Amino acid sequence: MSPRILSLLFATLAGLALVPGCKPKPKEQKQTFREKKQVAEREVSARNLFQPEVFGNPPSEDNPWISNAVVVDLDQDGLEDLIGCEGQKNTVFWVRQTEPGVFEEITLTDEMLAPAHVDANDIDDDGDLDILVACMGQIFPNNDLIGSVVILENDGQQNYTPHTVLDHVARVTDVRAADFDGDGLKDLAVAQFGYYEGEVRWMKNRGNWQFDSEILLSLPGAINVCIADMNGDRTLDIVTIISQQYEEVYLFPNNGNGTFGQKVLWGSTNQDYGSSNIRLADLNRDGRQDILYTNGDGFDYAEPGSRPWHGVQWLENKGEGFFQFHRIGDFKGAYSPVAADFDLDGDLDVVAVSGFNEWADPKSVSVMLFRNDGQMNFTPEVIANTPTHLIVADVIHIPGEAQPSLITGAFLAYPPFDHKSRLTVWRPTGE
Ligand SMILES: [Ca+2]
Ligand SMILES: [Ca+2]
Ligand SMILES: [Ca+2]
Ligand SMILES: [Ca+2]
Repeated sequence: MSPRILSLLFATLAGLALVPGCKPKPKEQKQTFREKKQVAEREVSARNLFQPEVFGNPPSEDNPWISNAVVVDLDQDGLEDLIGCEGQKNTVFWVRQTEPGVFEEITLTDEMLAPAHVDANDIDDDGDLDILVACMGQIFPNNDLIGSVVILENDGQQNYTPHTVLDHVARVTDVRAADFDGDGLKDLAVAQFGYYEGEVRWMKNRGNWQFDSEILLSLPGAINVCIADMNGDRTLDIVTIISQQYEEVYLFPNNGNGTFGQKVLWGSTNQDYGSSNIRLADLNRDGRQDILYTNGDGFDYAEPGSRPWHGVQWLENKGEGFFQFHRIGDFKGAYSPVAADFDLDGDLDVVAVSGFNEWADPKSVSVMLFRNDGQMNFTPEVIANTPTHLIVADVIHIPGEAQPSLITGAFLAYPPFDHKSRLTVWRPTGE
């Protein structure tokens, strides 16, 4: 057997081996006809939770590459907005909630080189939200030093001046900000996927848009950098997901003085695991931030597509830097996990979207709800099969609506292109 076949075999076994580690889900083992019917009925009810509508500008003739979108009240007027980026048109856009449930899209810049991620933060501490843009230089695999980090400085009226604070580095996939060393200036955490070579770094803010870099990890495949106090010592730590030669979740615990430790929290022996995103949320509401985690990346294949082990999981924060893996459920092509109480029963449910699925099959799922029974057991329920190719999701609150709405974004790099969208808002139906 060739090493490739062997590694695939191990990969498959490793993927299967994950399932027994989860909480028992007897219904999945052997379903009776009645149970299947109940699942089908639940799918119908989940579908009825949301009504999809075009959000922001309508899709144009070409295929949108929405690479990221995040809900934030950018102009701080009390109404949540959305900022996002388009990897092919090089834009960063703002979809402003002008009045409750009414939205207007504004292009903030079209000069970012293959933006992959945006985030809002008041970097210069003048009271308005600036925008951090992670630029890959090129979305598709490339080992050249074409990545950059740009901060769009807000003048207070949502007019922006770009500052390139990092340039000529391995492709940048995420940048977030926090004061890591306690000097009152917001520093940066940066994920650089690169290709054969990549990095995770933090950048110390020297003031006047000048930053010094410190490399935390030299490995390709970093996708996200998330920031929170993960181990309870009241300093802000960095969590990252690596998906290239290795498939690992790293914690960089902050010592508080500008130095960081390093710990692998979880890793898959499956080199083809396909880690796609992490997002922090206190999923079990015990006061500690947990790590929501999808694996569903299909960008790397000659024939982009899904794998049977794709799905959604969470790393439960047990305190003091210890985490426990729990599988939430299978979901082919899974991306962008988001936690919210979608059914208003008091616990946090999880929604994820699918970027890579068997889109020629009309039964393939593009939006899935994993409903929490209150005991951290999750039941998958189909929200939608179309539109397809969704890699972006977030939750937006519209005044007057108790149930949160969902926002999704489509990245249409591969056919079929028969169920296109750009941005979609999934409004609650009240059912
Ligand atoms: Ca607003
Ligand atoms: Ca500012
Ligand atoms: Ca600082
Ligand atoms: Ca928790």
